[in-house]
Amino acid sequence: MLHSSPTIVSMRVIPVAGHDSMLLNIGGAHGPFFTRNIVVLTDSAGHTGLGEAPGGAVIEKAMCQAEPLLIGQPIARVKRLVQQIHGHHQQSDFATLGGGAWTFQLKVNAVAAIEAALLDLLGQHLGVPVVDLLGPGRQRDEVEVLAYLFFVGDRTRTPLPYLAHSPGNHDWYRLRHQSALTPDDIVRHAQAVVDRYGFRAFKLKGGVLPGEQEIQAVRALSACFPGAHITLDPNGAWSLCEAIGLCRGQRDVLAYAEDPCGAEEGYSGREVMAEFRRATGLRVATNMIATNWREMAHATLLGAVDIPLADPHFWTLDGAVRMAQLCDDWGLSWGSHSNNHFDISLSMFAHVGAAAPGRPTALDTHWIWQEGQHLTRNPLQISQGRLAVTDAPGLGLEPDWERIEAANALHRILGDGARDDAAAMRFLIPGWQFDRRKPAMVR
Ligand code: GKR
Ligand code: MG
Repeated sequence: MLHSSPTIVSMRVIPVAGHDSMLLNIGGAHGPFFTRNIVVLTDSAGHTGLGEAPGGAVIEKAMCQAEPLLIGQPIARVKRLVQQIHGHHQQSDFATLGGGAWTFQLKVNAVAAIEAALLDLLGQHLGVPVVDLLGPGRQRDEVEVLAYLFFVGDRTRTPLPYLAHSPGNHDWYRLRHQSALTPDDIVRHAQAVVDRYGFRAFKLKGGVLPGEQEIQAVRALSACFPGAHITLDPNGAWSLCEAIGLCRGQRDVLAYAEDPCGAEEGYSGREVMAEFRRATGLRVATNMIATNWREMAHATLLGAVDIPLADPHFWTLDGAVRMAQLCDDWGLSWGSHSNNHFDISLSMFAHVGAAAPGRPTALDTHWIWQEGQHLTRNPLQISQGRLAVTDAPGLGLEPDWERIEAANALHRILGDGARDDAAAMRFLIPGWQFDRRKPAMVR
């Protein structure tokens, strides 16, 4: 009888905010605060389940709309519940994506956070970690993550309330708030995060400076960390011709290229990336041209992608692991994209990564920019560049209510919490407008 499984008795959706650095990307500059939405479910056994998604009113509303579907339902029905909620949003997500939205704007993120909270509850009921409820179950005890480096804008050129320092006695907690625009700055950041977290793989967010300068930065990284696994992600800022010119001959440095180019001259991003791949012989990763199953089918038929960065937040946890299984069977590599996040998402990444079969690439995480701002009492720690996934039931997290309420109070002073990187960028370049084909500082 299903009723032997606890039922859901309450749901809270809590918008939260935390501090961020002035991280540069093709969309502009991160503002002083990042926002997320968290879901807290409680069940009739008295357990609490947690999930996290990007911020903003669209995702908050999608979460709240799911409440009547969830209350009173047995947690063992997690798959059916997730499918029902997902089904409500799929069509509007396709339309939103088709209109040029970023994946962090899609309602599927709300579905994934609810799924995480349900799996957290089910795991606690059954006495197993979430990793054991996903795909083939546990594949590894530790998940490799990468050092996600960014060029950083000069916050002192803005009146915005960026922090100048965060608590902690490692140099990284000072450096992460300082401007970083040269290869030397990027190497300094890399050295600090390697010392603090032990990373062995790096990703540099590009789409900021002229492409040649970004290639110089990854070459400088490689010179400092010979043999390290390094990638550069300009979010499709370069034309095919530029991308080939910049990346050809960089196989000694780049383990793969992430979204080096995108749609142009009537050709889709998938067609253009397939041409790039053939012309350079480099492996290609993406979180832009294969972001759902239909796009993935076309990308595969064209031979456009080697490493789909199937982030559980926009693929769902089940979908991300299904992608990892497909990659393992088809000779591709699974990886995950990320946005700024708190420690609930860190655990979501870790459990999915631990269930991914084969040899996934080191996962993205923005955690180095946020570490110290946790919402739970026992956030995962990055050590030796890895996250350990224990046998603690569910996601293994205990909410820290004081921290959650404080992050919610911070959110309340920010308005609707939608991400707007153009606003901060305009302090660096007055009148700045987003152009998906131009690095942010090239105007
Ligand atoms: O945090 O600015 C950022 C990133 O550019 C993020 O928004 C991207 O979605 O990390 C992401 C990526 O790999 O494209
Ligand atoms: Mg990317």
